[in-house]
Amino acid sequence: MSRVRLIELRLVAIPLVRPFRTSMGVESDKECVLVRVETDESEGWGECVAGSDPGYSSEFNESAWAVLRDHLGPSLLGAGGAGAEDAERAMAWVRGHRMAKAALLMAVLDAELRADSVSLASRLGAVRDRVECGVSIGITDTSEQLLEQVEGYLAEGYRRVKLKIEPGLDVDRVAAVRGRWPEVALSVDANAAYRPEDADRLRELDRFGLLMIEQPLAHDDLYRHSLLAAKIETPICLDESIRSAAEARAAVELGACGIVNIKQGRVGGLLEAVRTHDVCRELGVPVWCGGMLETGLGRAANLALAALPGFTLPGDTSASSRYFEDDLTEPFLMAPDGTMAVPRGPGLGVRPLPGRLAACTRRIERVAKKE
Ligand code: OSB
Ligand code: MG
Repeated sequence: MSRVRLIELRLVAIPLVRPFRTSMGVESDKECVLVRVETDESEGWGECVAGSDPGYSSEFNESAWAVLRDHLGPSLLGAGGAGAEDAERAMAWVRGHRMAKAALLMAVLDAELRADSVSLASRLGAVRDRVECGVSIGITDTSEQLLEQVEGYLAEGYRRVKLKIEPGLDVDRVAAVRGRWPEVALSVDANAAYRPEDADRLRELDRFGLLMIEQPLAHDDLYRHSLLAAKIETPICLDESIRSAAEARAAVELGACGIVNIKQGRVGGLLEAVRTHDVCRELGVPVWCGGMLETGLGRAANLALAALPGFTLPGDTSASSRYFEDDLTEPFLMAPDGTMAVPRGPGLGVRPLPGRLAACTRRIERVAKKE
């Protein structure tokens, strides 16, 4: 049986084409941990969606690095098989650290599928060759800057626009965009910036016909999301609150959301992402694929996932050019009709370009086997 015989961690940094501001702060560079595994037969790559600080989730690059090097990696090296299910089992004893687990699992899946010449999309159960692209727009200094950005993205063909909002930079900003584009598919994302007492303010958004409001309240408060859902007409979508298929079920059954944003990293990996999709589909809840400003590696995984049948809304998967001048992989292009092709090659279907990888790498470390 094939085994994982080497695990290598790598911290990379790539400048973003424009700073990305949310209610959590501003990012000018994309910095993330990549995982490379070698099995007896093959090589695979994974990307960790954690950020530089623990603002979006409790995980961040240095915590992912430590848990991969000291716990998840050694457990996997000591385990029997090199399959994705073996890897999930070997990592199951570690509580939390879902983003770190997801990165290692992605690398193992990539290696396994390359050895078998199967694409990630077919492995996960994709039913589409192309997916619809949306774009997530950070908070701007002025409404004029926001309108300029929306105009540019709509001209490129994006099929849904999501505006980051926070208290005070919300109703006027949405009114400005809605006033100019009455028909565009529009949503907002608060990244947990509101409190339950803000319900009246959030109700003001009802008149704009938004597709959804994403994560208005605290990440750990399903109950108050369920109370808010009864007070506003705009459907609530949860992002930060959904860390597993079980949590998705609980959120829906509690009435805390009517739409779910699935991010493979946040739920602990691509297999749990599929299980989350399956639960939502069973419950009749639409899902879409979120994004974490991934490089081409994570983007490839998101496209494969977004091709599953329950992903009925355009996601946050945008073209490489929306994030980077130069991606780590061959760039992902969006067609003028606002769709992107799902990679069909073995595994993720893409690899880091060696020159780009060398230019972006800040640090490399190999995981040592447990004594
Ligand atoms: O809340 O969806 C979010 C990026 C980093 C952290 C959280 C979020 C986001 C985005 C970007 O909205 C989506 C993308 O990758 O384009
Ligand atoms: Mg979000």
